Amino acid sequence: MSRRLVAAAAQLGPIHRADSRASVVRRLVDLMRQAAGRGCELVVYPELALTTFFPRWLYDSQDEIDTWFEREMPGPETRPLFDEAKRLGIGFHLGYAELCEEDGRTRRFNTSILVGPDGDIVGKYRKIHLPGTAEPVPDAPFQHLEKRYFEVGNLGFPVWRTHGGILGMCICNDRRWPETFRVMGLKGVEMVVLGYNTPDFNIHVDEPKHLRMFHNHVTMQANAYQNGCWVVASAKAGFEDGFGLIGGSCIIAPTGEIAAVAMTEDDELVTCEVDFSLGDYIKRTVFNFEKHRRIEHYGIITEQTGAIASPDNE
Ligand code: CDV
Repeated sequence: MSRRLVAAAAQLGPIHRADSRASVVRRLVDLMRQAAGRGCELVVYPELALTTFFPRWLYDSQDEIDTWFEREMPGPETRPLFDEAKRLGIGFHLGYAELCEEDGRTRRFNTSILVGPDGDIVGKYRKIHLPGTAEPVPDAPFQHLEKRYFEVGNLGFPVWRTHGGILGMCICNDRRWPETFRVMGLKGVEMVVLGYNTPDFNIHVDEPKHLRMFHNHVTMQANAYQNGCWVVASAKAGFEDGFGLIGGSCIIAPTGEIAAVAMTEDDELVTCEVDFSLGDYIKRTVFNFEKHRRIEHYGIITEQTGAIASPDNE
């Protein structure tokens, strides 16, 4: 099987509160057709790709919150995307808010799926590093209430042999954490696909604006290199009902270099021919885990969550 694949990060411009699922799915289908025209075999859509970034608001009722969630995948509104993928023979990654009945109760996750070129779901991931707060931040221009609306994902960081390589998923804030990538790196991951909604303003601290994009790229570039894997990252961008989201969708090579990057803050396809084997030399040499990792010194990483300042020499 070929170790090459043309991948696309399908960036989405703003989705406003009033936009219907049907209108968003039409945009996704349009991007998928463009991808087919460029010979793409895998299209990566953003986090929560079917709706506006709803955790920026506090809602009065659970019924209102639940209007942002999908109860089935595919459902009647998302079916056209799956049908088009099958017709074109293209796989895709899609982020959405998932409402399910599990362990005898209703549960809500920030979820992504990987769909094969036959239109069947290959794998599912549920976001683990939920950012923001459970309670509203007083006087903030908008909220980030992921900790209120979602549970922490319970599926770990699996990888799948699909599309001719070993693929894994994470979602938005997960990309900033080395642990996310190292867990998948230890499973031999060759490509991590992810979506993100990153506000262009930090509600918690006064921070220069340019750092939003710098931190977006630098974390993914470092994690790609340190694990010898590709990263295909797709943003929601532009002003949603007046609230800015950074774009910067990109495809990052295992060398840590940005191979392709978005030029706009709108719907845009960012494509690149990916050679899954490119990371092999990194995995064989500088990041040869078997040879160089010193796990006898890493225990604290899984034993302790927060930092505790140690006395000297400890
Ligand atoms: N949707 C996100 O996870 N956003 C975070 C913001 C809040 C920092 C991110 O990592 O981009």
